[in-house]
Amino acid sequence: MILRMDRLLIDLPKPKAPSPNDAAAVQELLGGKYGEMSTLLNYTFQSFNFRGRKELRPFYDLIANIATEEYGHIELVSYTINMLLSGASTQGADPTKAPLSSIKDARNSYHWIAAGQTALPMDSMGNWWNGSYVNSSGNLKQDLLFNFNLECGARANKIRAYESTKDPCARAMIGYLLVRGGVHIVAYARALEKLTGADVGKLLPIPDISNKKFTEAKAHEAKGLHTKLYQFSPSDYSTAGKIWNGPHPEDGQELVFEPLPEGYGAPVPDLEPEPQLNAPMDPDMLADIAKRLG
Ligand code: MN3
Repeated sequence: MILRMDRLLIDLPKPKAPSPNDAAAVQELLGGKYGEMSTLLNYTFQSFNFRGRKELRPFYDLIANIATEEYGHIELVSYTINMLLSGASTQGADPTKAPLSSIKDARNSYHWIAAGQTALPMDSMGNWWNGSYVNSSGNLKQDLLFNFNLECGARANKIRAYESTKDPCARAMIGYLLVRGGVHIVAYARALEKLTGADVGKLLPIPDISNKKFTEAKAHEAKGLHTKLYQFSPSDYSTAGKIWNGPHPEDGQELVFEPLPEGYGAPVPDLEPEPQLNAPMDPDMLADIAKRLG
């Protein structure tokens, strides 16, 4: 079961200005082949399908904890997209003024025609995320190798998305996820090392550029966030520390497995309505609703 908290992993700064094209680029990190939906659902299915847990419990616990963290990642990327799209068309309730004409040349028309200027489970080109991105082979070595590659591809795409925008909201999200994705790369490398004896850490980093090059990532690494793997359960999935231990392959700091700290994260942004998308908040209607809710 999943226990959910109404918190966002980090405090996202307000975008400098609405930018539907930046939002379109960020979609790749949500619903692209190497996006957060892919990491979430790969590890989720691999954990559901994991056989031989008695013998291989730490590997199961590792995959399950990372899967749970990924839910918070799809949430964080989605809010970034929503914030970049907020105010992207002309706000107001009069349809005759063509309030959406100001957004009509943006790259992804699904953002306002299919959704209320919000995130969708698709990539930067408007291709829907699909289940063929999930690899759950039944072979642990093959799955861990796949996950290692998936996280390295995800990292490459995050860096390219970072290079595509100077928006502080998008860059804050990417900086944090570069660090957390970096933890997952090292976790799968460590898992492969424990399983096979191969020195996978020698391959790192892929791509060949340190998180310390990115201001927004460096701030989290200074607090040691790149060394922490979290237990995303009050009492279960507790043996992942048998894999997540030893020195970090890049800077030698000790790897720590610990429960997700109490109060982790930040309040979730509450976005203003966009009445031009034909979802007006009529004051009389709100009064009626309040009455019915007591
Ligand atoms: Mn992730």
